[in-house]
Amino acid sequence: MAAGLYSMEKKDFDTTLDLNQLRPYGDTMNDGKVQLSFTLPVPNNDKGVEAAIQLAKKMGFREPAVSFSAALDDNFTYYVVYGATTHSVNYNDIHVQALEIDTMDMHECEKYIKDNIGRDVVIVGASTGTDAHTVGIDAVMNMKGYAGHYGLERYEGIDAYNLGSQVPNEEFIQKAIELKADALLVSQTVTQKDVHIKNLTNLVELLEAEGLRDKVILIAGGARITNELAKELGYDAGFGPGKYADDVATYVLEQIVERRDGKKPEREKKEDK
Ligand code: B12
Repeated sequence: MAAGLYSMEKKDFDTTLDLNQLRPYGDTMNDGKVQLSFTLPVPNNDKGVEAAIQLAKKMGFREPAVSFSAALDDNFTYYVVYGATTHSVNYNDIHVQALEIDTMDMHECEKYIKDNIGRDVVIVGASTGTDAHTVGIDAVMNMKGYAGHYGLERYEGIDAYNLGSQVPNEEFIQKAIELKADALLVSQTVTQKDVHIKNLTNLVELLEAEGLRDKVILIAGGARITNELAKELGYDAGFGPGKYADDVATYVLEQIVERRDGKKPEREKKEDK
């Protein structure tokens, strides 16, 4: 058991959890402790540290301390600030359009295709527009996959076509028509000046103009993509960090069956196995 300064035994710490005023948890309930990192375009010296502290105070931090600073070059410094935020949020007032998927692993997806679809499913993906980031779409599609989740190319019963990056929307659609795609996977990483919104919207407009929008399952993904944003932009679903090939495969396969039959087939519950 810790003693002295770090002893938690004698002090009367707040232990109440109030979801109407949710605050970060650092050492004790409601202490609001947050770690924040950022770069300032100034040299690494005492004046820069003070600038970081003053900025953190303006952001609503109590007692901010610079716990780490490192020069990135002569005129840029990286700071890690530790402090307590004065803000809270009402957790009970938050409503999100979360995508609820009971994810099947690769083998379960393969069995699902055999049992419920009975043909190969065609999935075409790309990082579109000016976006050159390929790691996200590769993580989902390439054979080896990512973080222990095999990519769609490895799935028996899925024909996965990864078109790479900087694919113009028109070319993406042409390929989708040629390959008779069931689902289109669009990866967007760069969000500067909302370029991802413009490009994602343009794809929906082009699909609508071709009379194809309702004929494909249209999915967006990327570091800043949420399901809510994707739906707002006219996509069927959106996947962000922490989502992998098995999540998107489960979604696509269930959608194919649901669109065909008007309902999802009953699935064996995982805990019953
Ligand atoms: C590697 C990288 C690059 C490489 C890309 C190489 C390559 N072949 O991909 C290079 C050097 C080319 C690059 C260039 C640029 N980059 Co860059 N890059 C990164 C970096 C370091 C990593 C991105 C990455 O690979 N993440 C790992 C993957 C696995 O994560 P992910 O994409 O989120 O994917 C996961 C999920 O989102 C999801 N997912 C992703 N896509 C999809 C799609 C579908 C359909 C589904 C279902 C799921 C899904 O699944 C994945 C697994 O969970 C990030 C910073 C960072 N640390 O994140 C910056 C970053 C993305 N880049 C950034 C910027 C600004 C640029 C440039 C504009 C810089 C410049 N001024 O030139 C250029 C843009 C070039 C262009 N035209 O696109 C910014 C973007 C900021 C913003 N929000 O707009 C970042 C965040 C860096 C930063 N902090 O400023 N970049």
